[in-house]
Amino acid sequence: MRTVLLTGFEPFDQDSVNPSWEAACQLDGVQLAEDVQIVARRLPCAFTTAPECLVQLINELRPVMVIATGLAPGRGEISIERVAININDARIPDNLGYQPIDTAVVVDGPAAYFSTLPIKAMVKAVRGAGIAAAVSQTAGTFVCNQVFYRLQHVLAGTDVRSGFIHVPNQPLMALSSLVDGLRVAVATAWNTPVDVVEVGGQVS
Ligand code: PCA
Repeated sequence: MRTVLLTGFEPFDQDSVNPSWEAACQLDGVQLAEDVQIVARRLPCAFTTAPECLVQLINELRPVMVIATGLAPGRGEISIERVAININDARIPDNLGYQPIDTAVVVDGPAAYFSTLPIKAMVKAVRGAGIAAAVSQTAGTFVCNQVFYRLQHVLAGTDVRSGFIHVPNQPLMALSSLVDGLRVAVATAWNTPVDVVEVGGQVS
């Protein structure tokens, strides 16, 4: 059985739940094809331990695709992230009390990595299921961006496609819609080798 690794985050910033994990864990074990299944795992919300944990999961599970998810408080739609940038600039401390300001995710790494997922096809499919979705041009500068960057860095040059999805909090999106939207996004990523050409940009 081949594995598509889907991660969510533990709660942070005084929240008691994180919808990214609440949704991802409901997709654990879902079959995407006869020999492909989703394995969901939770990451800590800390700059030091989250990427370590992710790399350990990749080494242990040898996934054929990796999609990390996290909460973007205040965003109303499922955000398929386009780009991870090589900067940490934390507005709040992480769950271990660490607050890096203007440090590199990977010293001497490239300025940015693009998602290798078919982001436009994913947005189109989620919208087609009646669930709000958009391409996002920034994953922020906190733990999610850092994990996204490390994910792309560790898988660069391999044929394992990977990327990041930010999810809304409740009540902006019901958990059941989020679970359905993520299921469609992951299945579309798996089933779409070449992205579609669709408008997904922003003027500013
Ligand atoms: N969201 C935060 C970190 C963990 C999460 O779920 C972020 O967007 O960086």
